[in-house]
Amino acid sequence: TASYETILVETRGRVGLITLNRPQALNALNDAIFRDLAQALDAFAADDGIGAVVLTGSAKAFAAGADIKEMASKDFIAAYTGNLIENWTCISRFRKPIVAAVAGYALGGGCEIAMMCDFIIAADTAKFGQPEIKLGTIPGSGGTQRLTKLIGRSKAMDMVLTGRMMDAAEAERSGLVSRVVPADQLLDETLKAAETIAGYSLPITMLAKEAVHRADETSLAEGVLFERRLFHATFGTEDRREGMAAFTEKRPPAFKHR
Ligand code: CO8
Repeated sequence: TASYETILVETRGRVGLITLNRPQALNALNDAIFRDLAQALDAFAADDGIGAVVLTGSAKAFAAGADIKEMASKDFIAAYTGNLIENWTCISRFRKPIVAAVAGYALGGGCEIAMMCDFIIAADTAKFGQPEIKLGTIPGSGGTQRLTKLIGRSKAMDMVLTGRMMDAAEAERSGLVSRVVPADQLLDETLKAAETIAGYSLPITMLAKEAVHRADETSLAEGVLFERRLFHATFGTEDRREGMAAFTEKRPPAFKHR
């Protein structure tokens, strides 16, 4: 595996594990992290042996936001011409399933990149927030959009306008995270979920992911039509045939991931 300055990258069977690793800055997200992340995700995308990815941070912080020290001196022209944070889309563009395992702070850009993942499993120590308002700015990487779709306008407004933090219980209640687990089980539980996903047919999990994300982009009727076409497409795969044959023959399926 390639070595990186700001992240740790491992593989566990068919699961790729990326750990944000700037402990001195609570994993504040700077340009270097996104260069490393983009490269690691490209490598996992190209690797047929990888069926799902887990993105995590440390016990204290998933990520405490965009790197404020790096942003502090930029003016509008630098932000605009440099297309500040454009490279963050490497996560939302990643086409295989990717699960965030969040312990500690997921603030600002940290909350935003967790929401770019397909779902979030949180430790009971997790704290989510969009505190940009306190810095004289607003969320810049989907915070006002994905948070609103996930938890609704009222709660999203509360978070974005007050900058307060939400604990793991409230995050689960609101639908921001899919499950909360004890902190010492966070990585195991998330890897287990990712292994389950990676055990299924890769093209099919990719289609499923694409179909669910489409719900954010389109009307119900268009979305249901899109889903049906993808459903039809699964009938063109060996793995769909294998899955249904295995059920009929009362044996576990042996997916070829194609
Ligand atoms: N950027 C840079 N450094 C950071 C950041 C950050 N976001 N967060 C923490 N650090 C650094 C601290 O400066 C400190 O460094 P040092 O030891 O050199 O002083 C170190 O990490 C440890 O932090 P603290 O001492 O503050 O730790 P505490 O346990 O006391 O507090 C908190 C933890 C509450 C998480 C606190 O660090 C904090 O409030 N951090 C900032 C959170 C924040 O405001 N995040 C939002 C950032 S803005 C953003 O994400 C916008 C995203 C969209 C992009 C917009 C582009 C224009």
